[in-house]
Amino acid sequence: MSRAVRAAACALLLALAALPATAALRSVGAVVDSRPSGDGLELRLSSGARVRLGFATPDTVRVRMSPTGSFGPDTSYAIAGAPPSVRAIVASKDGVTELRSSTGVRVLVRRAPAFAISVIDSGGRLVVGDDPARPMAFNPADGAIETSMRRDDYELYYGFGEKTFPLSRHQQSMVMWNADVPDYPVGHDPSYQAIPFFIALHEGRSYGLFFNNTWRSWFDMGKTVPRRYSFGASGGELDYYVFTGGAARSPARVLQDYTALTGRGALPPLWALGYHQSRWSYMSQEQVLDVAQEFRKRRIPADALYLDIDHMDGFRVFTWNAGTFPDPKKMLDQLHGQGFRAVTIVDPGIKRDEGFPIYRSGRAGGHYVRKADGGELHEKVWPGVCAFPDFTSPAARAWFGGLYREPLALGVDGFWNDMNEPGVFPPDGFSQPEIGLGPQRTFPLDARHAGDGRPGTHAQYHNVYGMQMARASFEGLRSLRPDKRPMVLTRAGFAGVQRYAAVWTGDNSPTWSHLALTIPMLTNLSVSGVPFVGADVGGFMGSPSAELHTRWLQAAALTPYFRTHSNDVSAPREPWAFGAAHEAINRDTIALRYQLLPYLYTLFEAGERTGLPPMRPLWFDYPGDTRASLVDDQYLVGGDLLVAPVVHEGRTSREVYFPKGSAWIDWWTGARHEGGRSAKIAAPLARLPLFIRAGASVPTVAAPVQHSGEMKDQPLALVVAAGAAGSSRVYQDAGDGYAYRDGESRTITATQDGQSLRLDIPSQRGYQRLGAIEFIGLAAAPAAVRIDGKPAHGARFDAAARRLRIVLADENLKEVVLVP
Ligand code: MIG
Repeated sequence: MSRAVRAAACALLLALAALPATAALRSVGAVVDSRPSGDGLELRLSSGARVRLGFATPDTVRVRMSPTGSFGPDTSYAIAGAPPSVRAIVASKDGVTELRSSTGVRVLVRRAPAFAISVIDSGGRLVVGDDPARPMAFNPADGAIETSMRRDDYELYYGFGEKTFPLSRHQQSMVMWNADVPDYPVGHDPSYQAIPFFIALHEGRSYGLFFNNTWRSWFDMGKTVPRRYSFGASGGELDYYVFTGGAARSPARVLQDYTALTGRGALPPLWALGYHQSRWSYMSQEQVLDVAQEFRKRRIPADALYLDIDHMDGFRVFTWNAGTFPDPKKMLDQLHGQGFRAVTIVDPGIKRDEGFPIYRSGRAGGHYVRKADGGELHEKVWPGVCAFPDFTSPAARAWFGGLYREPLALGVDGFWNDMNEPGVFPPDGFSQPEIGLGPQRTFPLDARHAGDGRPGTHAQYHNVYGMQMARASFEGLRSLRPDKRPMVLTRAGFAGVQRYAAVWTGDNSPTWSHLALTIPMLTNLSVSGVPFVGADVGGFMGSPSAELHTRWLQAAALTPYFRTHSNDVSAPREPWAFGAAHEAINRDTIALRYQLLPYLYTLFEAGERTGLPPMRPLWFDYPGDTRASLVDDQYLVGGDLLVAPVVHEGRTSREVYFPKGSAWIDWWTGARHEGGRSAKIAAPLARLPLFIRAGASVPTVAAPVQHSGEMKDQPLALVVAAGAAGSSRVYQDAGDGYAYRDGESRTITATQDGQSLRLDIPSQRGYQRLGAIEFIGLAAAPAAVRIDGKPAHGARFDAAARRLRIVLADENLKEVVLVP
């Protein structure tokens, strides 16, 4: 077969595979009988299928349908622990069966002509209902399953993991199938991370839906039929959760409930929240050290440098190129001496090389993915022909996790899992650039996986391969180095990946449209339960203009994961690479990140407990504000900062929408903006439009630092946005390790009423002390300032910024009063 014919044939097969096989679908049919099962109800249907209905929690409904009528073991990669369930009260009358939870959430079951359910919230409102015109169905020939719900024209949908789509995904269709998609065009689907979860928003009320199925799945959110949405998969059970959001019906409550089920991102080490500089690749240890030195010499803060694939010996994982990295230990020691951390890339492909001990040990342990015929699966990636650990095998995970021992001993600080969709190179005769985006390249669908005791094919486990690799890395690091928090970055993932790793959005492009895309991509990942997210600053696939890069750095400066990275043919992209004027701006941009690190850290700590992400779309905090629901070029950092980056070429001002219900103070000028309105805001190249919510108190580092390790020696300055009442907290701990889980931390609370600020500063010492308070957004200088009743000295008012700065002699204070 010629290459072109082969590619065309492949593309056609994939296109066919993507189509829901509607022709052969069979309705599940009417309910024949029902009986109690576990905490809920099991229904036998006329088609032979069975449905189990119940409650995961009193506010969360679970629906399970097995086309064959027999249910598999109730295990799930997505769920942290065993799938939960609570008792339902079941009643039947007039042909309708009802399940009710302790909070009054109800599932109404229509028994005929075909099974259908409606979910009603505790206030009696419809949350979501099946579309009787298209009942739940399956294809007995190939195992495909699907179901459909009615939708209102104005219902919006967010989440779905990593998609290159606009903010709300109504009237879009999407495929869940992790794919290596270098240079992905805006709108291209699928991409690296499949997370079959979304949050719906309609008239200010939310619910969430999680389709817990690892097979290739799809969602059609009203694209084919506007009054309905459908989802399905090519195999497995139709197992889904409806998060009603309790009485609040808020997006925050829905996400809290979803992350209670699938896990919450753990607090990263503080250094992971600093600025990270990467490229494919820094080619030698001298070059790495030069870059490190250059950062310090130019006084541009940074915490981590990355070593891409060229640091290895022939791309063999966990090795070093002896010619270019002759003494990695020395390099790492020198980096550490300058306050830098190093992150190395670790790909899944293990070179099939009899002389490579890691390859041999994986084979001896039986840790590799197998072909359908039982032989070791081989595919080409960077090292040439490789074998691949079966990360769905606990033994393989433990073995692979153990391989981190050596790099840890040398001093490598963090690890970056790439290519784990898994992506593989095309067959002989294709070069990677030639093949571009398709046909999607991965393992054969009939390859065999252990499935943690439920053996299955690659078709079943493809979507969790990357997440289980990240798990192997995370768990390996946890056990090898129990006193430090792991820093793992992964490209592929699935629901629950947040338990193991940070996520970046792969090989984006150095274009303005890709810069704009980062906001809907990252905010939707955030509301998919993944808090630690970022996009390659500047765009990976080439070289941005100076202006684009400078704007991109600003736009990314307050995103959770802040890394500049670029491909092997791009021009240098260190912050000084674009000339002195841009360097000065870039320095300030990165300095702003460092200034706000205490706030970001506080948000991450809260996220570990609540599941609420640091980076948020506006609608998430303002679900009742319809204008906020489609704002895709601004984001919130926690509840207190609003960021409105410039994402268009040549602009020096922009419209900013201020969400309704709060007032917002310009970070730079102190000007106040009422919520529910837009305003034109000046944004010269050197300025990132940034606003603080009136009533909020945001902790900052009072003086510039060069890396996060210097923070502890600098006092905090609390920035208090005047003009409204409010209360905020500041979380502090050692910045790494787990002592904080045994209470070694301190939380300052600040409560203000617009005129006075009350502080509750726990007396433990050893944390960054509070050294200054800055009131921002004051119309005029106060006549006097009193601290605990006494006149304060050292208060200075900057009229241009409407900022009053009060330097504190010590932390022993309870109240600051502004006397008008
Ligand atoms: O086939 O390791 O997305 O960040 O620099 C390309 C080389 C492999 C893809 C990653 C990118 C990384 C690159 N990798």
